[in-house]
This record gives sequence, structure tokens and C-alpha cells, in this order.
Amino acid sequence: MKHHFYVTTPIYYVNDEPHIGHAYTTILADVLARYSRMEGVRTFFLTGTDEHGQKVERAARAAGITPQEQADRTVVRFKALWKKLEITNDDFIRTTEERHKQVVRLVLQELYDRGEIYRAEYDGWYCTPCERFFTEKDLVEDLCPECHRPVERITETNYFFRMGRYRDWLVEYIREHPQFIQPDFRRNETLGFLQQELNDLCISRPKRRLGWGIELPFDSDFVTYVWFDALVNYISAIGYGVDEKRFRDWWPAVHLIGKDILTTHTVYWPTMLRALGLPMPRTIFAHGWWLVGRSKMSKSLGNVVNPMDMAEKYGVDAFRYFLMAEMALGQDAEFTEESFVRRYNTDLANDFGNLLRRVVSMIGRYRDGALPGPRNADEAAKLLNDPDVESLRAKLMLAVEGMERGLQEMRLDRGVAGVLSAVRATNRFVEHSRPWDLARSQKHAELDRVLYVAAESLRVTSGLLSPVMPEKMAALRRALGMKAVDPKMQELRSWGVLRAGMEVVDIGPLFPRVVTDDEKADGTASGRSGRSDRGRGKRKNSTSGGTKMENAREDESREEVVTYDDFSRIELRTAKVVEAERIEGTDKLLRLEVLMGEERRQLVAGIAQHYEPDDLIGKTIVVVANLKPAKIRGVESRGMLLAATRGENLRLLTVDGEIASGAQVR
Ligand code: ME8
Repeated sequence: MKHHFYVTTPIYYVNDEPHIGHAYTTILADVLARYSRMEGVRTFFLTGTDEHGQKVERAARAAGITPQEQADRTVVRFKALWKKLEITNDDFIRTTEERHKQVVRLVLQELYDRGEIYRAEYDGWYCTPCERFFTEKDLVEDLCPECHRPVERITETNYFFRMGRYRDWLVEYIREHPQFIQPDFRRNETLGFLQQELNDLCISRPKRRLGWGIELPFDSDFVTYVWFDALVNYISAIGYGVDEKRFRDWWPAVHLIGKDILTTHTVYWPTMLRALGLPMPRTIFAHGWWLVGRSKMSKSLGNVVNPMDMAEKYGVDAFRYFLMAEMALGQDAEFTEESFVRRYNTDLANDFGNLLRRVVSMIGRYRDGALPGPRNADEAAKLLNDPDVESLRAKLMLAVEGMERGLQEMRLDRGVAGVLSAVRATNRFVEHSRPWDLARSQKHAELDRVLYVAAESLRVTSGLLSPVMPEKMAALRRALGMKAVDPKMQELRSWGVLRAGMEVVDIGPLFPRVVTDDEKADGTASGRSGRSDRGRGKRKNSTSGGTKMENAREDESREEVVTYDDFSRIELRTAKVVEAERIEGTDKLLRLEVLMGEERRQLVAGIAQHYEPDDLIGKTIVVVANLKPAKIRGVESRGMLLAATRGENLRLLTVDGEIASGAQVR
């Protein structure tokens, strides 16, 4: 087991406000830090801002303010966003803080004294947006190899760090430490870069060209190159050169970065550390890019996603969940609001929310809000004699292991998917066990077992997701009557933690379904929310607090109820039959062609023993229009007609009077 975990994000430039890319790396670091704390590992999580250099100076000039004012204004936006997004960083470092500047000067002086930094005439190509020098052969079609923008020829005296001498050592180190640069293909990218000669690094800027930076301790005509300054944050924040004990306590770190800053982190930084005689970072993990649709996010395209807006609109935890579940770490991922809503509705509102609603409402209805089940560990263990319970417990343990593996392999998306699959298995377990029938037939022990097992599943799955959705999962665990809302991994590996008698409270929908614009256009939205509010009686809508479940409604106690939300997902429409024929080789099936408004559709219906094809032509029937298409005897059916049946008798549902085909049925 790791004995400590020091995780960092890049420190972000303060030339502009934060966007979803910044939010992503920071949420990722937060989630990893929270899992680490959950494992009981001592954890330190650092983020901050990169406040020197040309980018910030330019932004300040454009705004008519000083660079320090620019930094002071923007840093507030970052800090406010991290607060909103429930980020639990232990420190926030700004490169304009004295504690940082002091260490940068110390590092510079140390390297200068040891001959690792020298002064020389420089002649090269400079890319202002990237703030980097390139040699002639680095350029791609005379443009910057990184950002593909024009470069300027610059000749000036500068200070250089002897980076080139560490090339062979670095190649060797990377080869021998597969964990050092992750994922693999990024390691190969760095190794590819190191195949060419490695130049020394220009680490100064003459003040006459750029004033906004940390002055070199050995030459007051120069300031420090912004990258040389910024990278040092990872050690200045933990007391390098100032508090040696603290520094040794935390270093080395796991650095999370985007793929855009791979070279600075996997070449500049390791060589700087080597020159200082310090150990290498444990891992540098470069994640992929969030694209908006298929495009890169950029101000000029006007497609920058504002994380604050998303969190406001859909809730912080749902936003965190989406980012973690959607991106396969290392790869690029596409952000669209549509995919966000789809995942939210499927995973959270339907699967997860549904399980919670079922468990809470049935415990309220059948057991007056007190969790039934085992009173001690022995009784809990006995439940596992039931093969269905044991199989569900095994699935939950798979989810725990899957999450642990996901964390090790930096594939959080897989860890999260494993939890959702356990949630779905629990929903199936409930459906299969039919607790509403057990209640009706007074099978108390069996009913108690189902309710308890489903609640245990919620305990484990909510615990596993709590680093991703801290606030919602804490609310859920409180709803189960748990005091320990911040779970430990050990608890999640155990079975039978909940105890009979715990007070289960209804906190209303944890993830209210998002009604899409399409649904609104259908006119179903207003009906839905109006109805569901009335149907919910005294339930509270917010996730805070909660009322004890005691006002079960009569009609709900008869059997498993669906909410109006559930029902309204089924799209019923009128359809006019325009063609009908028997399907060869069967005596039950008819193929129908129906008109639904402008649309013509084919259906397959098992009504051949009740209707002659010709009798159907012209009838206006009712069809489930959004049923997943299926092939029946090789014939595609896009929808299902409704019929009333009893015994052998079957009669189609038709409409009482004239109405256009395609009309909504409610
Ligand atoms: O580079 N998708 O700061 P920066 C995913 N100050 N992540 C993204 C992203 C996107 N579309 N856009 C940005 C700097 N990021 C330097 C770092 S560290 C010593 C100095 C994230 O404000 C990603 O983590 O440009 C990327 O590496 C970082 O923001 C760049 O932030």
C-alpha cells in the first residue's frame, strides 16, 4: 500500500477565466485524492495558478490593468470555481507569492553555483503564445511546432540550463520506469522527442522585453522564464529548501496534466530535478483533450464550455460524474450537452435514482421507515445462503475491485461503469424478487431480506461513488440512516454493515430527471411535473434534511408503482392502419403498415388469430411509438400496438371518434 499520496494539477494561467478543461483536471485530482483518503492513505492535494510571463502581461495590458491586478482578479474566479465544484485541495499556490518566489530564487542560485546554468548569446525562433524558443529544425513549415503560429527570430544574451547533458540519463530512466510517464503512448511520444539532440533550455528573459517575472538572483537585468518558474511550484508548495522535513514527507508527487504540456513535464521538469539531485515524480499522467462536439474548444469558435454554468444548471455532482464517467483517461472525449443529459438521465435519474426511490419508498410503505433485516453480523452472513443474495453480493464486490483496479490503471471510467452495472443488477434483483407480491402475500421474512439486500447495495454503490459525487452520495447515505457518510474502503468491502432499525428517510428524487427540449416540444413536460408533484404528497424536494416515510399512499401499497416520470417516458400515439397481411410461416403474426402523422411505419403484431387483415384497414389504433425496434421472424417491427386481453379473448385499443393519426395518448 502507498504510504502517502501527493497529487498535483497544472497551475493554471491567470490570463483568462477557467473552462471545462481546467475543471476536468482539477476534479480528476480531487476524485483521486478523495479515493486515497478513503483508503486511509495520507494525502496532499495541490493546485494553484501560474501568474508570471507574457500571456498574463498581455492580458493585463489589454484590460488596462497591471499584471498583478490581472492575477488577483482572475485567481478569484479559479478559487470560486473550486469551491463550487467541491474541490478538496490542501493548498493553493500562486507563483506571485513570496513563499514560491523564494524557492525559485534558491533553485536558480543553487544550479548557477553548480555550473548548471550559464550565460550565452542566443539566436533562435521564439513563439510568443507558447513562450518557448525553437531551433530552425524544430519548426514545421516555418511555424511553431506546438501551436502552428508564426514565430519571431530573436538574438539576445540569455541564461541557459544545461538540459542537454541529461538526455541519455532521461531516456534510460523513462525506459526503466514504466510508471513514470502514463499512458504508454505518451511515454513513447516523449521517447520519440528525445531521439533528437536535446538543447539546453533558455531560462531567462531580458527585462527590457518582459518585465513580469521573478528576477534572476544573479543578474537583475533578467527575469525567469515562466516555465522554469512554474514547474518549481510542485516543490515550493511543500517546503523545498525551507522545511526539509515537510518536503521529504510528501515528495515525490503524481502530476496530472493535459497532453498539451507533456514536454515541459516529462523533459524539462525531470532534468531540473535531476540537476538538483532530487527524486523523480512518481508518475506524470497526461490526459486527453475535451473537445466540444468534434472541435477544439476555443474562444474564437465561441464554444468554450463554462463549468460554472454547467454546475449551476445540472448540479455539481452530476457534472463531476459526467466528466469522470465519460472520459477514457488518456483519450480525447467529446462534450455535448446532449450527451451529458443522456448519461445523466440514464445512469443517475433512471438507474441510480430508481434504486434509491424503490428502496426508500418500500421501506417507508411496508416497514414504516425502519430498515428491516439482520441485527448482527451473524444474521447478515446467513442471508448469503440465498444464492440470489450471494450472487448480488459477489457483483458488489466486483464493483469494489473494479473501482480499485480502475484507480490503479487510471481508468476511472471503467470503475464508475462497474458501479453502475452493480446498480443495474440490484434493480434486476428487486424486480425478480417482486417485493410488492411478497408484501401482499405477507411473506415478511422474504420481503425483509429483499429490502435489506437492496439497501446494502445502495450503501456499497453510494460509497464507491462518493469521491465522484460527494454531496449526493452523502445525502443518500444519510437517507439510509447512516452516520458515517464519508465511507472507508474497508467498509465497502464488508457485507452486512447496515443494521435493522436504522431510520430510512425519503429525501425525494436525488437526481430529478432532466426534461429535454424534444420532450418539452411534445408537451409532456408540464404535465409530468405538475402531476408528479401532486402525486408525491408530502415529500421534500431537496436533498437536505428529509422526512420520515410515514404517509404511504393507499394506491401505492397495492403493488410496485411507477412514477409519472416513468410512465411518461413511454410515448403512446394514435396510428391509422393502411396495410395488413399475414406473415408467412406463422399463424399468429400480422405485418401492419400504419400512418402516424407524416410517418409511415411497419409493425408486427400477434393478433392474426383475432383479426382478419382486411378488417384492420382504416382503424385508428394505439401504438407504443418509442419502443426499441425489434425483428420478429425476420420482419422489423417499429412499435407495438395495444390490446386488451383476457383469457383467449383479445380486442384492439381504438380511439372513440375521429382524431388525427400520430396524436399523443395520455
Ligand atoms: O499550461 N481538455 O496552464 P493552462 C482537457 N500554466 N484539459 C484541458 C483542456 C481541454 N480542452 N484545456 C486545458 C498551463 N486543460 C501552464 C501549466 S504547470 C507547472 C503550468 C487543462 O491554464 C489541462 O490540464 O493553459 C492542461 O494541461 C491545462 O488545463 C493547461 O492549463
